[in-house]
Amino acid sequence: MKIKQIKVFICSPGRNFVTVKVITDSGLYGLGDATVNGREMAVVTYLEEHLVPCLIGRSAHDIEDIWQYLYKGVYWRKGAINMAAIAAIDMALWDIKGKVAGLPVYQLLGGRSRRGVTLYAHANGETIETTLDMAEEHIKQGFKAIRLQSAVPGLNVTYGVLGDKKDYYELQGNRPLPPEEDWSTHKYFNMVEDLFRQARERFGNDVQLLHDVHSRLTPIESARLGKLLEKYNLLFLEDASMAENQDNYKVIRQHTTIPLAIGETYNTIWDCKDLIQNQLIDYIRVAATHAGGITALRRITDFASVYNVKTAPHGAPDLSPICFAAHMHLNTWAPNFGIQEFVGLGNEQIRQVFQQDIQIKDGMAHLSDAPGLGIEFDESAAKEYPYRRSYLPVSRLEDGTVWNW
Ligand code: KDG
Ligand code: MG
Repeated sequence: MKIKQIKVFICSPGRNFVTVKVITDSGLYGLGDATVNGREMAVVTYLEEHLVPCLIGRSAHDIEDIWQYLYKGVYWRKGAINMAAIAAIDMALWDIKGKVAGLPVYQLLGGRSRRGVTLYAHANGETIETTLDMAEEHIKQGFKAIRLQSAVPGLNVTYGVLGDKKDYYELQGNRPLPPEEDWSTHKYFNMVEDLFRQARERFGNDVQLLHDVHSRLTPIESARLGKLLEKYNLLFLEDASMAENQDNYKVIRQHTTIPLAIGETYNTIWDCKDLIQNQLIDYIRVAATHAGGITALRRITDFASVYNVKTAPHGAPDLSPICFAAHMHLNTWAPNFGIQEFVGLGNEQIRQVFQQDIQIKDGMAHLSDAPGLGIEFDESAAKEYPYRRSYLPVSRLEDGTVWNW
C-alpha cells in the first residue's frame, strides 16, 4: 500500500489548524495535526516543500522507517516546526494502519489499560470568586480535577484568564500582531495562595486541583511557591520554571514535595530525558503534535514509566481534535497514564470541520471503537474558514523587560 498523495490544509474555524491527509493507492487515508500556534505557515511550507516530495511512493505501513527517515535523515534534528511536520505524517500513518487492521489505534499500541480517560477541566476568572464559581460548574458536571487560574490584581491580563471577557485567549483566530501582557511575580504571589486556600475551604479535599505557572518564575521562586502550596494538596504544579536548563528542576526539587509537571513545548525525548531519568518531575506533558507523533510519544511514555513519571498530555485549544484523538488512544493504552488536560470538544465550527465520536461522562472521556484514530476531516467545511494570521501574546515585566509568556 503506497502513499499516493499528501494534502496539507490550513483552516481557521475559530482558531488556526494545520491538517495533513495522507492518501494511499488503496484509497485509504489517514489524518494528522501539524499546528504550531502562531507559526502555522512555517509548518505548511516545510511539509509541502520538503517532506511531502520524499514520501510519495513509499509504503504507508513503514511507520517507524518513515519516522527515522524524517528525523535522522534530515540532518537538522529536533525543532518545533520539523517535529510537528513529522508528527502529522506519523499520526496519519497510524490512522491508516488502524483502518487496514479494522482496529482502533489503542489496540495496536497494546490494548486498553483502563475504563476511560480522566480529564482535568479549566476554571479561569477575573476574581478568585468567579474562578471558583466556574470550578463549581465543572464539579457539578462531574469533573474530578480542575486547573485554577485567576487574574492577578494590578496586571492588565493574566495567563489563562479571559482578558477582554469575550474570548478565551487561546481561541482567538485573529491577532495580526502579538498583543503584550504585563507580568509581576510580586503581585502574583499576593494572589496565588488565596486562590488555593479559598478553593479548599469551598470544595473540601476530594477534588483534585492543578495550576499552570506558565514558566513565569525562576527556579528558587518556584521552590518558594511549591512550599507555599504544598498544604493544598495539588495534583501538580505545571511549568513552574523554564527548563531549557534541565538542572533548574533540581533546585525546585531540593525544596518542595509538590508534584511537578512540564513538557508542552518539548519536541523530543532529549528535552525531557534528564528530568525523567533524575526523577525531577512527576508528570510529562508532551503533545503528540509537538513532540513527533504517536511513535515518539509511545517511546517517551515507556521511558517515563521506568522512572515513575506519569503522562499528562497537553490539551489546549491550539491542538486540533486530531491531536486530541491521538492522545485518547495513547491515554487508553499507556500503563503510566496520569491525566488529560481538557478544554471541551471545540466550538460548533470546529465540530463541523472535525468529526469524532468521543463521549464525555463524569469527568472522563471514552473512545468509540472506530478503526484508526476515529476522526474525520471535512475538506469543504474547512474551506469556509480561511487562515488568518494570529499570534500568541508576548509578556513584559512592568519596567518593559521581555519575560516568559
Ligand atoms: O499555544 C500555547 C498554549 O497551548 C498554552 O499557552 C496552553 O499552557 C497551556 C496549557 O497548559 O494548556
Ligand atoms: Mg501549560
